[in-house]
Amino acid sequence: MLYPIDTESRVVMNLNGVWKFMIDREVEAVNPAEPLPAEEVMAVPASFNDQTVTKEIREHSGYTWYEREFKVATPLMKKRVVLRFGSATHEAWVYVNGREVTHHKGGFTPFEVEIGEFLEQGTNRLTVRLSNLLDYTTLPVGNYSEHSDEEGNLVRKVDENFDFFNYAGLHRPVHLYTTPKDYIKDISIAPEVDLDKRRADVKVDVKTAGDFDEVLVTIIDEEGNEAGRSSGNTVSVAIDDVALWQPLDAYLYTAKVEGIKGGETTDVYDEQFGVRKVEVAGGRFLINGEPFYFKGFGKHEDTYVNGRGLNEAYNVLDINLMKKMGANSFRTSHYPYSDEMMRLCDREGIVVIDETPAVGLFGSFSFDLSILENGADSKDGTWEVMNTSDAHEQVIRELIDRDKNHPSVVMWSISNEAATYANGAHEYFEPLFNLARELDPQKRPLTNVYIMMATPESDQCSDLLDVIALNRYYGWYLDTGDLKTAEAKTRKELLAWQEKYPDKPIMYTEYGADTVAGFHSPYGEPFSEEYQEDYYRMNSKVFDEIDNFVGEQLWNFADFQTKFGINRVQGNKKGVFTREREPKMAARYLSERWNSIPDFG
Ligand code: BDP
Repeated sequence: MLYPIDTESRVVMNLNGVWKFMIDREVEAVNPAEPLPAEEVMAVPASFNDQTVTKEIREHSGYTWYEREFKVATPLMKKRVVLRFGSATHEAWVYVNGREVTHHKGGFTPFEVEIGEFLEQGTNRLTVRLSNLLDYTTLPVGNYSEHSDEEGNLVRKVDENFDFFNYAGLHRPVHLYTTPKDYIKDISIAPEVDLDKRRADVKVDVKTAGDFDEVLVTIIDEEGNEAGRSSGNTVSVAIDDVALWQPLDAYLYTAKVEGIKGGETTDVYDEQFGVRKVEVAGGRFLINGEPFYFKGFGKHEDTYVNGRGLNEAYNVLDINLMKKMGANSFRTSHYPYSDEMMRLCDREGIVVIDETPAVGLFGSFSFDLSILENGADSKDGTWEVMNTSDAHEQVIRELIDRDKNHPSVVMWSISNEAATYANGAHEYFEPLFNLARELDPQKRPLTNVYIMMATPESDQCSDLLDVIALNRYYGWYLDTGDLKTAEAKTRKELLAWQEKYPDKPIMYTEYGADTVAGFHSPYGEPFSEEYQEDYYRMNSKVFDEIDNFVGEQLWNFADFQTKFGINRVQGNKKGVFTREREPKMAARYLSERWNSIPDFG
């Protein structure tokens, strides 16, 4: 799906701002044919949860309503008018002037609909009904229950089967945009590069709707010069002396795609892309033929007030903080991030592991840590109770469709901490991995991010992975405060993985310790800033001993909001930065380490 941009033939209008808002108590039916009887207002894009001081709104599980009015300039009414949501979390029913125009399920991917036939001259009313409900058919996975209150009213409850707050709302920009009636529908770009000859063959596949005599693809370099051109819906354009997209040294070309009719360009779209080669070979993760070392973070889209809503100033700051620390990458844990963040990463040369919202695929998430001590139970029944295959297939399709052209994306993560050790896991995942491999025009490597119980002995899915990606908490959830034992266990497990899969690269996608900013301890006790630093020093030492180890992405970039739980005081405190983005002590150590480790080698 193309991101909405202004071009010579397209106009983008912004519907962000302050909307009317109400929660649906499900006592009286809300009729979208009438203006919403709402008393609250809500800023878009943002989560609704932290914008009011009403507990009932903040913790609401169920349905909410948003509404605003808009006008479309008369000359634009003759065009194809499209309404696009960057995301609506988690399920949306959209009405224009009281008539339903579309429905979408899945809270982290965009959707759009043509609304020309529903528009009126002058004022139009846009109404959205949202659901934040999650259960065993959705991704993420939630534990859903219902009960009645004292008045006999229905109360819905979602208990997150994962460790982040179930923020919801219109999280990303809402746009109206126009195209001509005959238009460019989608562009798929797969550059193939001969690194020795410094030559790229850029395969561009253009989907159009309507009638064109010709589709013209012109590749333009960063200086605005033409680097090559070709005509046709499926073309291959050669670029000589090609400039590569490199981590932290991005170079972006533009594919200018024109739909031509009667000698005139009727639609035009500019799609940016980068030329780079990604492969896994001999236990290494190669970018442009060189062994790349991931340094960075698991993150969240999580800021004060905005919640999980787009916050571009924080996105820019986060990337600047990463660069200052010598980091080069992050994972979009645990869902696809905004289009805007992906475009920023392309521009800034940040390497991204792009994750689906498949989190919580795990019998029962709890803070009962005995499951870690007791090891994997292959009969835990996860794959008998989860009914998420359809949702999983849909998010893989939507994620790859949206992000396929981003040079920053070097690998897809199909899930986070699923019960890959449990019977039924392989049958569940194999078709999903096959689907992702088939859909990606750039054939990027794939991974599944592994929970502690998925070990070389217990795991049932490693044959599907190109890279072994581990979330490990030795010295935190296990052997808390005992870094000596944690070090021995870390070493033992990493060596076992390496021995079992000598050709697969191994990386850490999570490791961390909750740390209360400002809490110090002369003994380096857990929760102190000293312990967090000692914990990272211990892990670094072991990483440096492992041959096939290709990267360290710690948990987490910043403190973030979670569901309530006795192990969470105002959320998860594993940030190397606080939620305000102030560094904890360990940031200095990590910064020194990462600035001294080259990105390649
Ligand atoms: C892992 C999860 C992550 C949690 C983290 C933690 O992947 O979402 O926040 O552990 O416990 O289980 O801090």
